Amino acid sequence: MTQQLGRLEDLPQDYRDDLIQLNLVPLWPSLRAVLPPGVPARATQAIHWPYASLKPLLLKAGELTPIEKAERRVLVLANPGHGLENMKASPAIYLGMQLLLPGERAPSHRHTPNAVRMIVEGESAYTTVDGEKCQMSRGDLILTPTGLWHEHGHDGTDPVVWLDVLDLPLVYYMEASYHVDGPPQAVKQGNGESAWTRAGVVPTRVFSRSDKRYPMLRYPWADTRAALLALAEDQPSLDCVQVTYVNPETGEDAEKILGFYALMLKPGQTFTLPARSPAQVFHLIEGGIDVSICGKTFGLVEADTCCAPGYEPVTLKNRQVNSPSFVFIADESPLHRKLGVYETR
Ligand code: 1HN
Repeated sequence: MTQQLGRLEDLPQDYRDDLIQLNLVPLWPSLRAVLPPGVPARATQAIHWPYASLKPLLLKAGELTPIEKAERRVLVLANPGHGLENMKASPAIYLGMQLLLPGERAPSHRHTPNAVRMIVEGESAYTTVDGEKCQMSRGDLILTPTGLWHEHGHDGTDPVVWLDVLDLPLVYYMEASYHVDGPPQAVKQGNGESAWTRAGVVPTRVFSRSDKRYPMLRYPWADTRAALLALAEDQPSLDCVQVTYVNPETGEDAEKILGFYALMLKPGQTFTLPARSPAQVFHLIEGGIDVSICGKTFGLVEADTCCAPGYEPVTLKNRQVNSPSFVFIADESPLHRKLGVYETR
């Protein structure tokens, strides 16, 4: 049984005033709030952002605000549990839907937070990261790790939308978030993606070691999807048909703070992810699924996004009985693991 502790109001006012004068605070009235018994307090709420509702508002932003006045034209998917103005989906995850219209350019800059982009719809846009021109197609994952120059452009005819996932809330909290503007990048020959075309064989580094901390920047959806289908076919008894986006040179998570995964739900499959300490985000690439979190059930259609606080199980159900559904997941696992607070319950 956890002992009830003394309250602030139990202390004489003159004593409390003396403490404030000296920038001192008694711990015991707040101890249970910062260290609750058994399970952490979580501000993160289970929230669903249906794409069909936000898309008209994003397109409207395209009419209301020219790209020069926005730099990045984004509607942030904010969790009301953290206060909308704080622009967090979870303690460490920022989510935003970004719109780039034909002919627009988003100028080159670099910053300390790590970003990835999950392409939602549209063709012929590209992002140039560290001189590598990455074409954007639905379901592709493109990394923009800390410190790398990046800019976006669009040579096509229809709007392009992508989901930005950043560790901005954490980096900002650390008072380490800033950006630097730069000139347009020179596009370099070659790209990391074509150096990693088959699992199990990697470029030989005996003669020239890669000096890149992030050798692969674009993970094409066609390859990730094929990997999931092959895994499901090869191991029919496997419940969790999931792949992790990794740095192919080190085998570690693709970025250092947030983790990224693609999960396939087999036709009609229901699968429960156990309660684990990191918060997570689900974005439906293909299919139709129900996601149950904290007693709520969200019916996700393609391009919908939802989030779950840590320490809660999440049940995913494929509503399609004849075809698989494909989900992109982002979570705070690398951060929790590195800090030593990662738990599965
Ligand atoms: C950023 O650099 C981009 O480059 C998108 O497209 C969203 C949110 C916060 C901070 C930097 C981009 C961002 C961002």
